[in-house]
Amino acid sequence: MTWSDVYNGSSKTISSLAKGLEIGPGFRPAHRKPMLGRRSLLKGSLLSGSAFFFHFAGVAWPSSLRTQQKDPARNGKLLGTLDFIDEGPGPLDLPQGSELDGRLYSDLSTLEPENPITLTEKFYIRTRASELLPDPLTWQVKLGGLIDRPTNLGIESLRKAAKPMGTHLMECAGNVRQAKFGLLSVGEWAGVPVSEILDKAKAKSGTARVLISGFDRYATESRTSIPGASWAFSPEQLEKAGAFLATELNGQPLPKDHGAPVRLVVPGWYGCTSIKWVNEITLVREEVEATSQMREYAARTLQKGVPRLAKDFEPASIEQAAMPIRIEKWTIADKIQYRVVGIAWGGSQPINVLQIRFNPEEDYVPVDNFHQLKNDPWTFWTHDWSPKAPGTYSIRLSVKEPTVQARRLDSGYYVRSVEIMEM
Ligand SMILES: Nc1nc2c(c(=O)[nH]1)N[C@H]1C(S)=C(S)[C@@H](COP(=O)(O)O)O[C@H]1N2
Ligand SMILES: [Mo]
Repeated sequence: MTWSDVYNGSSKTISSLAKGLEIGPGFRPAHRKPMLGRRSLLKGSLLSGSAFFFHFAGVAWPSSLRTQQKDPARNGKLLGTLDFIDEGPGPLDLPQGSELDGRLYSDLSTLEPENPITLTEKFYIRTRASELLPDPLTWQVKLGGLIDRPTNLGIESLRKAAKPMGTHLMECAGNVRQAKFGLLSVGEWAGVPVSEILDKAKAKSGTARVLISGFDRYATESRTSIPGASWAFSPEQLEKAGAFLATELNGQPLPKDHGAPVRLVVPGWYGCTSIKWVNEITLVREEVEATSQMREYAARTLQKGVPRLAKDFEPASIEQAAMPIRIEKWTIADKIQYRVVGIAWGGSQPINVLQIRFNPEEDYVPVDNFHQLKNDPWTFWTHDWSPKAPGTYSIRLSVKEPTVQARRLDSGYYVRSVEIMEM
């Protein structure tokens, strides 16, 4: 899409903006399903492949049974992992659908602190590569607009200039419970800082915004999404976030579904700003209008309404967030014990205390084992838990530090529920 398309709003309407959730094919709203019959089990396994869930009396055991695991320090035995309830049936870790309706939801339940990086084939996907994508070998990023020297950046020169850019978390602003919050992953990136590219291009005075756009024509019309991926940043926002054009993920050339041959990554901001298949960087004036992508994501990036101008958008940064990723069931000295394993991410300053609550009638207590050293990527934590009675528990995290904003967390967005049958 060209800038004039965005500017004139010709290619899309705002009427479809309220589409809400990023649910792809195969994901229906969650049903409570305490037991699966043979038929649905078979169907489930065909659909989900590796993500084969075996439901038994409300307790779901992942196929990669980490049962009978021993933890000498705890002198106990891991019996298995409880699945969260009301979160949709999966499948996880498998690409499904195509183009704008294509998704991959990462399985967060198997994460271990020793391997904090998501395997490339399990890295979440929001929008799969277009069937119309031009030849990556002759790909160019058109650098133009209000600059002294408009140029085309060839893909080969970008690849050669790529340096390690670090390990960063990416989360879709439309990450949802129905997909087990699987639109969340961590990758190790290589690329070229956008600020370096802008410095070389010499912006004309008065230039105030950097519009970054990606290829966005698809063979098939989407059922859920508006095509058109571009975001307008201030040069300071790009510099402060350490935004870069990425050509590698986890030591390998960027895969097609993740934006090959080149994508933007804006560390600390929601994924909707990390434009894939980048083909244009255009310097524009301060008063430029917000793009369709910005308007589509205004609510999910916590903007005040839908600002008309790009400059009235707040940075789409991820505020401090946390959630459990699995509930482990142990026997320790012949007693059943549960352990909540979770992650914390987002925010701009490490917090000292993370609080956890099991159901509204209980009090918040500090998470046992929580030490956050940095905000990006994620921090793992654990909390030992002895529920008082069998039943359903809604687990909620909270940060009670006055200088830390955590609006999404505070809204109950990441609450997860589990059914405890046995004590
Ligand atoms: N060109 C293009 N870039 C895009 C999108 C898109 O639909 N088209 N989706 C965005 C959204 S909403 C997210 S969350 C991230 C996801 O990146 P990933 O699929 O590599 O995880 O890409 C962003 N970049
Ligand atoms: Mo997203």
